[in-house]
Amino acid sequence: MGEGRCSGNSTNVITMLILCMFVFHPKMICAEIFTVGDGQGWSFGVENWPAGKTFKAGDTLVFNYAPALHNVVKVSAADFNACVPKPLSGSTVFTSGADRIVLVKGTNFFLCGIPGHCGAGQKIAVNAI
Ligand SMILES: [Cu+2]
Repeated sequence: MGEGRCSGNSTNVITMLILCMFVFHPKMICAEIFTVGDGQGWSFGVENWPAGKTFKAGDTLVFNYAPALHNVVKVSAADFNACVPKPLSGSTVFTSGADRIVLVKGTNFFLCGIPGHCGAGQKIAVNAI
């Protein structure tokens, strides 16, 4: 609990700090920002976009889409599997078209709540370490 994202032995901490200075903003926050679907944005067939990527708790996902066409709902595993667009408690339906959602540790499940879209692959499960 409350363990920093750059925790580890002191060598690792120093390595991470140096890395952060090179890679991240001056604020030196050891968190990354990912654009879901890359250039395609939050769209059909995005389901496999997380494959092969490493996500950490505190990283931010950016969902870019046309708000008239899509939305983003953070859901439970069961609702993810069943394509039920019911926001997790404390969450909401995101509709800005450029939503930024910070990952929590564990698997984070997102789907589009527009009927049929989740079934068409507009859903992602993102595991954050
Ligand atoms: Cu959609």
